[in-house]
Amino acid sequence: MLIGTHLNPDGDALGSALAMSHYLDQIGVQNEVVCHHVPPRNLRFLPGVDRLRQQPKEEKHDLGILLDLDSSDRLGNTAPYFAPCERVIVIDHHVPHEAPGDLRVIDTSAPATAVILYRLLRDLDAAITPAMATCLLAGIVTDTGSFRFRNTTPESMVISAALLDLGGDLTAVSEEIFQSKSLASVRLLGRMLEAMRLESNDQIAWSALTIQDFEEAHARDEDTEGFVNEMLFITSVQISALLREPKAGKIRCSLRSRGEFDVASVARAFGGGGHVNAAGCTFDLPMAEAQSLLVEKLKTCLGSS
Ligand SMILES: [Mn+2]
Repeated sequence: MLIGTHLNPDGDALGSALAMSHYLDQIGVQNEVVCHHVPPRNLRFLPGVDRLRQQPKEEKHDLGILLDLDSSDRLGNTAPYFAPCERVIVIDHHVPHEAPGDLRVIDTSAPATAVILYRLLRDLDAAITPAMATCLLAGIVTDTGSFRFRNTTPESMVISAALLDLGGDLTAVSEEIFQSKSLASVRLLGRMLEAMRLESNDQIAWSALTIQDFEEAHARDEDTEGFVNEMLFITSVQISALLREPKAGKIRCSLRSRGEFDVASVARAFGGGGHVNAAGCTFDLPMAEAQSLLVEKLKTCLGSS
């Protein structure tokens, strides 16, 4: 069985994929986990993270399982490995952007894929080990921002309590994911805040990080994790956006919003996707052009919500 998840994997993507892999091991099903990117530094503590590869060892798997994935292009270079699978199961909580897979277990009201996976494991009477519990907790803690985001549900807290009971290591999850920044990351954050611009009576905050910024801070794209939220923490700000060009040619954009402001619609306008309050897209344009197109759409979004 081949397990996959999205590129630029976060705690929910890797936590869910690894928990699934641990479960399959437990029931004696041979499996592999693939992802386009290597795990970011702050997720290398996840139990079983060493099993993650950029390409599978086996040439063909009968069954594929994709976790936390809303469109097949987010599989990156791992997409072809799922093509020979006879069936592909998708377990996800994103608003469907595309609908890959043959059997789709989707709940857009679940704050994390790990919540959906926990329900399935519970219904299967699976023995959730401390390693699996830590992986699932990492998913829930990441996607709820440590239970601070609006998507946090009573169920996600009840499940988290059960996972703690099962030996999940919440301290490791919190410290590794949120309190283990590299020096390069903090330096780059300074640059982002310095370059921040405000629009529409300070209700929109956005910033851009250029290749030069990344080079001078000796930073990589994974060092920008959580940056876009920093701008949303300003009291007047309803929508925040961060454009970044860690390598020449491709500009990535992260969007965040409060309340009803739907940044997923902004992301979709540029071929991306996500959730109402957290979304992303990419631009194949020079930075200046990407900036003006994006800011115009953000203003429309602010005005129409
Ligand atoms: Mn997720």
